[in-house]
Amino acid sequence: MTEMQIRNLFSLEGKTALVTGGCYGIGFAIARALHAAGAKVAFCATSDASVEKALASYAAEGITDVRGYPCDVTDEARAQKLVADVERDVGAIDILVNNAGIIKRIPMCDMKVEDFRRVVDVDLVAPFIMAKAVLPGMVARGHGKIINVCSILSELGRETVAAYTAAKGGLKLLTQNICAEFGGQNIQCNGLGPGYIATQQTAPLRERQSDGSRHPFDQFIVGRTPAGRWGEAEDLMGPAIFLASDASNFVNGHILYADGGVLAYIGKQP
Ligand code: NAP
Ligand code: GCO
Repeated sequence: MTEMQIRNLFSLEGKTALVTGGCYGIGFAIARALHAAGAKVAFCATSDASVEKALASYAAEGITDVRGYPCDVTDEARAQKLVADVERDVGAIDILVNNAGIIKRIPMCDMKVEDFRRVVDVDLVAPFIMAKAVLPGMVARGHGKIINVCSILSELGRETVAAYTAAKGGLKLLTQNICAEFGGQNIQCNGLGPGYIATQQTAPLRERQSDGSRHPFDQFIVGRTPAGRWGEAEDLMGPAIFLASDASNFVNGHILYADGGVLAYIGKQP
């Protein structure tokens, strides 16, 4: 490899990326990172209103060339159309980021089966649907990157999030299976596993108490994280660029945890 090729390892010039749920939070940060690294970026969200709001957020960051599409990624027909629309309007998809996700915090025995199913549908079935939609094109073109946004809860359980942990644990194995099935065709499928990141999804866990004190879960997580803080969505930018770029061409079926060290730590002794 020449010096110039080494310098370009992280460049995404000439690539097209699709980020599901890229309108705020982690998806927005990942989409901005891929764009800054040179990719043409498309994203989807659940509604026209979400897309419009997101386009204004991108514009506020000086990004005016992203394309947004309304699409519920649990609907296979709409997901297939999304991929066709992006490939027509932006370019053949080189990088898919399965970021869209939801959580329902309900004690397991109170959780309705339809709630469990909806979480699994969005967090696990939709990444399967999206990967299935882009893989034939990636195979035909001889390369592709799929990044599945997993979680430290792909490894750990906790009270009230049975559906989420089941889905994110499944997503880790789906990642490994896509690697197993398509690795020989120069497709890398990896997971990005955030720790606790300050976004809309985790806002209820950081709400101030009526007496102004911090939420007990907020204090618990900061104590449980060697970095001593919540992550910011921007902490995921570098790992996302790495997994989307040629720098990770021999990294496959791996879950890259960006968690401030949570999974390495047993917790502080009392
Ligand atoms: P967020 O702030 O709640 O954003 C979720 C995004 O997903 C939104 O853009 C939302 O779009 C979109 N979305 C939800 N359901 C969708 C569907 N059916 N079809 C298309 N888009 C859909 O979440 P976040 O905290 O940024 O999390 C992003 C991903 O990281 C999720 O997979 C989450 O599980 C994972 N994660 C988060 C954390 C954390 O601490 N925050 C940690 C580990 C992993 P609308 O606004 O249109 O609904
Ligand atoms: C929760 C949180 C988590 C985070 C994240 C942790 O209730 O425990 O919302 O599910 O979103 O996935 O990595």
